[in-house]
Amino acid sequence: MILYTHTDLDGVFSAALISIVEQVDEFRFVDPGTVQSGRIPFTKNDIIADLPFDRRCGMWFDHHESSRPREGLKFEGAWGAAPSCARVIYGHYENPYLEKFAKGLGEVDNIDSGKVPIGQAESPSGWFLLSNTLETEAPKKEDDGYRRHVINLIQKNPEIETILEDEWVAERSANVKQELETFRRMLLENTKMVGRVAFSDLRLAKGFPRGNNYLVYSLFPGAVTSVRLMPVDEEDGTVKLSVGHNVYGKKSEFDVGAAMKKIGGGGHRPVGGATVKAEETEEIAKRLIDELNRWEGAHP
Ligand SMILES: [Mn+2]
Repeated sequence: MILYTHTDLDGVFSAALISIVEQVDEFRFVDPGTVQSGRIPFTKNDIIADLPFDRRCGMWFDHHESSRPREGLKFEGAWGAAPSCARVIYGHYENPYLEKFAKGLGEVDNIDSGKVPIGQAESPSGWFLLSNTLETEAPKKEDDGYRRHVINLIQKNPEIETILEDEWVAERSANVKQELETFRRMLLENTKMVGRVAFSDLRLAKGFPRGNNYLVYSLFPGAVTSVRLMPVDEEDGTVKLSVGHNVYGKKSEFDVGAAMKKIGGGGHRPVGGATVKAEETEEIAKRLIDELNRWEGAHP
């Protein structure tokens, strides 16, 4: 069978579990949007994991609320309201051969549901570090080869210390840390507190390094919300705006997703984003930050 799975740590860990209990001949790594487009010619010989449902497939596992199957939908596999897809798979099979993965699974649960300790934001280690090595700027073909490699490593020995000792993983881990250091400096140089909002203006940043969305809250712990402007896309003259509430601090009830929807974007209550015209960015960001601070003033 062919297993289609997500590109991230949950997708890779799910693939490691499934291919222990099912006959998987090939792994393919895709994004949710690609499945939703209907362009993949799924057949009964395909398994889908950590991705949206397609009725042509033979088996499906997922945990995303947006994919919750309607009452009575018939399919092989399982959907569950769980912190990770790997958790749904683990519970579905209840297979003694999967028990050795229990420790790693707990970590995957936390990472996939955004529960990353603040110390990890600045200095990633363990499973979080591994998850960071899975998504790089490398060509997809190389990334996919690396993902297959990590699946093998997890199956051979799911102790994270051993996985991180692997040469390819170690090389990517070193790169992750180096890029994060550049990202940290860039954030510090380009972020200012406006009221309770950490505003990072990275519009003029060149060669955007990989980082993580938790770091800004570690550097600016007083922020209730962060607003970030990404480098200008020279090709179409747009700027990506991303907004999120501090996962470590006071839990703001301001609906970010709704605010983003008003300017053509989307998201959830705690996090969202939009792509706006470069010349309108300044005004949009200012208005949004004002709105956030007024909200905080009214809901301290
Ligand atoms: Mn997942």
